[in-house]
Amino acid sequence: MEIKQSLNLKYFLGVLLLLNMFAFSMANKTIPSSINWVITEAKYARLCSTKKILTVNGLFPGPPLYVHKGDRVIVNVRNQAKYNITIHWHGVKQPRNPWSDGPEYVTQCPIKPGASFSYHIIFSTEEGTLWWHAHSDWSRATVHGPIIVYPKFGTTYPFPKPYAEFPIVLASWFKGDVMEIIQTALETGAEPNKSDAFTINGQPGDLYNCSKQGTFRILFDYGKTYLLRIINSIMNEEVFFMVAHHNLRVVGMDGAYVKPFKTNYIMITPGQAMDVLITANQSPSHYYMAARAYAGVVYDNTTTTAIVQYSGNYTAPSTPLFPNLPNYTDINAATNFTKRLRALASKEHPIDVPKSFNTELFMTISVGTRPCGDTSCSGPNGTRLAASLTNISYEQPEVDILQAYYRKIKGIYTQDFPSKPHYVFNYTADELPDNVLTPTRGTKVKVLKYNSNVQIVFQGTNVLSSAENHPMHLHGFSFYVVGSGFGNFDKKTDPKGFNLVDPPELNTVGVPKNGWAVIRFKADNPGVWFMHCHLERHTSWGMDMVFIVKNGTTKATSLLQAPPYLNPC
Ligand SMILES: *[C@@H]1O[C@H](CO)[C@@H](O)[C@H](O)[C@H]1NC(C)=O
Ligand SMILES: *[C@@H]1O[C@H](CO)[C@@H](O)[C@H](O)[C@H]1NC(C)=O
Ligand SMILES: *[C@@H]1O[C@H](CO)[C@@H](O)[C@H](O)[C@H]1NC(C)=O
Ligand SMILES: *[C@@H]1O[C@H](CO)[C@@H](O)[C@H](O)[C@H]1NC(C)=O
Ligand SMILES: *[C@@H]1O[C@H](CO)[C@@H](O)[C@H](O)[C@H]1NC(C)=O
Ligand SMILES: *[C@@H]1O[C@H](CO)[C@@H](O)[C@H](O)[C@H]1NC(C)=O
Ligand SMILES: *[C@@H]1O[C@H](CO)[C@@H](O)[C@H](O)[C@H]1NC(C)=O
Ligand SMILES: *[C@@H]1O[C@H](CO)[C@@H](O)[C@H](O)[C@H]1NC(C)=O
Ligand SMILES: *[C@@H]1O[C@H](CO)[C@@H](O)[C@H](O)[C@H]1NC(C)=O
Ligand SMILES: *[C@@H]1O[C@H](CO)[C@@H](O)[C@H](O)[C@H]1NC(C)=O
Ligand SMILES: *[C@@H]1O[C@H](CO)[C@@H](O)[C@H](O)[C@H]1NC(C)=O
Ligand SMILES: [Cu+2]
Repeated sequence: MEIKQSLNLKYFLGVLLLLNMFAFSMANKTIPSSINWVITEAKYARLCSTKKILTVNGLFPGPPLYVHKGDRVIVNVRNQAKYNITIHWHGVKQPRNPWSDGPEYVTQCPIKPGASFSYHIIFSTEEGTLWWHAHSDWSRATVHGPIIVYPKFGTTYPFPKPYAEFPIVLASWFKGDVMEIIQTALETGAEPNKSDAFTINGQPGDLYNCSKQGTFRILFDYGKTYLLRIINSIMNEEVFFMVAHHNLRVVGMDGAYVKPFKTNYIMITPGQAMDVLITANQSPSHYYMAARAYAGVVYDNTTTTAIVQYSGNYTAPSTPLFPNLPNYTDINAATNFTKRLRALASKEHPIDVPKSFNTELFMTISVGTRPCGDTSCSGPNGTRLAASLTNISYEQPEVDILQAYYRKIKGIYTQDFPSKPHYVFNYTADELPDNVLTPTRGTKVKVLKYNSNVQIVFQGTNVLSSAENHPMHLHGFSFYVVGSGFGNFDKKTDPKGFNLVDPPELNTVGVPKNGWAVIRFKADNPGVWFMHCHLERHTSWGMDMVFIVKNGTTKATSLLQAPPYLNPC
């Protein structure tokens, strides 16, 4: 409701100023729309039972945020539930404004039950599909929704305008209480419970008990082309997604356009969003769209479905036609897909990949263990699971790092996040010695000079023989994925294969299982920015770190002043 009002407000302003295009675009830029969200618990029935889940405005998935490129929006969040909460605007760069980025104890203290916070969301270069989600404990399981960024008024898509569009939000459903699941796992040191289902727009679909009735459906008119805005907000699994008998045409990813390519499936990691065109050119019938895991180590192996149903008069099959999804462990299928992603890099949508770099981080990614203390834990050999980046397992501080940085509060973090591992080993060997299992704990940040050109080599490891694909997500920036491969990164030969012409511009990159990925970005956004694996259990185990990007030399290249109200810790 509130969203419609804000669009109406913009429309009203537009009509008022229609004769003056300059003023119109100014009005569009400088008068922010304001939306009110309430965090509440609401009852939802899935998989034959009913339970209460945390929501925004009682909705699962949550309300979409519709904006145009370059807009500003204020979202007033009131917390009427019993948990601390924060909201993150995933993929929105928020130039100079980490104050509204959201990760708890990184850029803000949580919004406690009964409290409120106003997020000032500054859109800049993003165009396409992004999403928002809670960023405290595991509350994002149900507190998430799409962000749809339309082209600026007077401009259009770099592809024929679709007839209609549908957000396709993929999520996890747990029969138990998610907050209890992660709390128990952190106490015992063991793997958290797997989810019991995946959902498409809130519905598990026909393959689950008691779920047939609610299955999400899309109506297709023969000959028309539709835009699917596919968002992976699943907690712990990457997935393959397909629509039976139909080709997909990928045109955008993570709020930027890509060179269109045709495929019959996609592989999408938690944190990523894809814009996909689909043309209704098959025999009028009923078809399943389906998603299931691309294997990790421990995963939910169920399949979620929705139905594409052609309009018209025909005899539908008793069950819709089913897609032939790639197998859970099909690395070739995953790699073949991601290797095809290239930035559109057109005159209207140029890219700006750093051709060289002056700051480099070589970051190992591991899941290991740490000692339990006096008692025995339920992790491997009585230890507890611990994850790390460059052997540092992130420890959440008690005051957010942004506030500590801004107010110069001592003792909250240290500035010694290592630029490379202290100990070099064969990261992807089949067998690894026990001395690489246990990381150091700490709240360490890496300070970046304003405007430095940064290269990060993400190196997956086989520590604990638990190699899997890690979707690494950076706040405050998009980055270019200039290369990726299997085994250990070779700094002599691998850079020769880098794509510096049209690398995809993403905010979340899937670092291949027992492999590496290299990203580049310009550190032109002063502030405090979180970077972490988007598999939620890895985040909880410490697969996180923080960048501080220093002020530039002018006011216009410096952090914005703190807003008048900040939630206290
Ligand atoms: C986690 O799974 C175990 C074993 O299936 C079950 O007994 C327990 O109730 C689950 N925990 C929650 C919080 O759902
Ligand atoms: C569905 O319910 C039946 C009967 O209660 C049970 O045997 C079966 O395992 C359930 N299937 C799933 C996928 O939960
Ligand atoms: C999914 O995993 C369960 C064990 O967790 C197993 O019993 C079942 O056969 C698996 N299903 C598929 C389709 O692989
Ligand atoms: C659908 O087609 C059948 C067979 O051609 C015809 O008998 C029926 O009247 C049609 N129904 C509608 C609603 O047009
Ligand atoms: C998937 O695995 C099954 C069983 O291992 C195999 O029969 C099938 O050919 C595989 N499909 C693909 C597409 O690789
Ligand atoms: C991946 O691509 C290779 C080379 O083009 C091809 O041989 C293979 O069949 C593809 N595999 C899948 C699962 O698409
Ligand atoms: C568990 O203990 C065995 C025997 O001491 C050892 O070989 C193995 O590496 C240990 N695994 C872990 C994960 O600590
Ligand atoms: C590292 O381990 C892999 C897997 O066992 C092996 O193929 C490779 O040769 C090893 N590399 C080095 C430099 O020892
Ligand atoms: C990680 O740090 C711990 C504690 O300082 C150390 O014992 C271990 O050897 C380090 N591991 C690696 C791979 O550097
Ligand atoms: C950065 O610039 C802002 C705005 O000029 C200023 O308030 C702040 O003190 C500067 N330094 C830090 C560390 O935030
Ligand atoms: C909620 O946040 C406050 C402020 O940081 C903190 O003191 C409290 O422990 C948090 N509560 C929970 C349940 O995490
Ligand atoms: Cu991970």
